[in-house]
Amino acid sequence: MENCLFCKIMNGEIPSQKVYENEFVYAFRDINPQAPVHILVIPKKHIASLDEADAASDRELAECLRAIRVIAAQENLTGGYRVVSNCGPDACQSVHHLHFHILGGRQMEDKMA
Ligand code: IU
Repeated sequence: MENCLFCKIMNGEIPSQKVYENEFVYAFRDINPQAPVHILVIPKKHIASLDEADAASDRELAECLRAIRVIAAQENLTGGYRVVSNCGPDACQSVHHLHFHILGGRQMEDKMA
């Protein structure tokens, strides 16, 4: 999608630190990491958020979730990791291309907010 930052990152128009890619998914390091490992996993197909992921996006969703497990192993996150997807204004979603944050490499707080 034109003017979508993450579409541009995925297409290579904007540089990123890629950690994983396949036919459906692209993953790169977050520019403002909140943990020692902070990776964003996005579907190559432009989907604005989880709210916009209908049945036609089932394959993309499944591939993102599968990629998360592969990346966690690749990053050696043997102690565990957190997966977050902010959806909409109440969740402070700032980039409107569906993405899953993988956060790891430190002990997370025992609360979500
Ligand atoms: P959010 O869930 O929409 O708030 O997450 C957007 C993330 O995208 C956030 O963690 C930013 O640091 C990250 N990001 C990035 O990695 N590269 C960029 O050029 C921009 C944002 I703008």
